[in-house]
Amino acid sequence: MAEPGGLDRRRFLLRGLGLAAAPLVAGCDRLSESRWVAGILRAGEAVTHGVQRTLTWRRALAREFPESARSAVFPGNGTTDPGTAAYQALAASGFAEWRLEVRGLVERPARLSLPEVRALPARTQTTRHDCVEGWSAIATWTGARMSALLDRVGVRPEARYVVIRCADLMSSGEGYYESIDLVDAYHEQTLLAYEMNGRPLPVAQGAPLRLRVERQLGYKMAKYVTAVELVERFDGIARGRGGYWEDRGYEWYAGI
Ligand SMILES: Nc1nc2c(c(=O)[nH]1)N[C@H]1C(S)=C(S)[C@@H](COP(=O)(O)O)O[C@H]1N2
Ligand SMILES: [Mo]
Repeated sequence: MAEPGGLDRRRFLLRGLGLAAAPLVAGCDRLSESRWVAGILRAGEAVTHGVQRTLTWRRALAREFPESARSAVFPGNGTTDPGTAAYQALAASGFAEWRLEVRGLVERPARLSLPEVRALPARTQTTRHDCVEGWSAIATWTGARMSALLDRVGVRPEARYVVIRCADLMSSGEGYYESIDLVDAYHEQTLLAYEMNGRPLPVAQGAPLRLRVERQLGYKMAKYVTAVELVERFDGIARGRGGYWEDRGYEWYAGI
């Protein structure tokens, strides 16, 4: 019998959940069926609340500190100078010729100079950096908000991740790169930082531009940024796991 709200509707709901209707069809009357449908609807609400709770939690800010808490020494880790002829030439002219390429699944691809990046809506924050190698340090970072950059170029609906490309080559010969999802990309504290402790970013810390994604571990904080690329998946990007260290077994979601 196909009637509105009857078996067809239940089969439809079950299909939506990827379940098979057959084992449940026998011996059900209208009463139990309507209870069952109500149960599905309640489950749907619970999922929605769960997702909302997760998103609220992921929007929470990382702890911020007073400037007096800054570390006297902030170690340089990983690459502390890309050392290539191209990078040295850029650094020698104060990064006048440097450009940030914004490409991939965006409405308006762009190439921004450092002054153009500095003109984007900015934020300053004093936060703690935690490296998996066992050290932490506090510094003040100023940078363009990733959300402002994304709004400027227009994110296409298929885009799911922001891939950050870097100027340095690792010992394997591969370039350092990282990626974050759009929740982290739009997080209030996610910056493309050009200043550390009120001064232009030092070479050891990723001049002229580095990522700060404050609820994640140190290896996510890509230095020497050359490009921001919006993608739907990681297929075809290095070894496909979303980051240089992720390609070598580190967790992709390094959230803390
Ligand atoms: N381009 C690039 N970004 C990088 C790295 C690197 O080797 N190359 N190392 C990562 C690691 S493991 C850490 S802990 C931080 C170190 O940042 P710092 O040098 O400012 O301390 O940068 C991250 N970003
Ligand atoms: Mo690290």
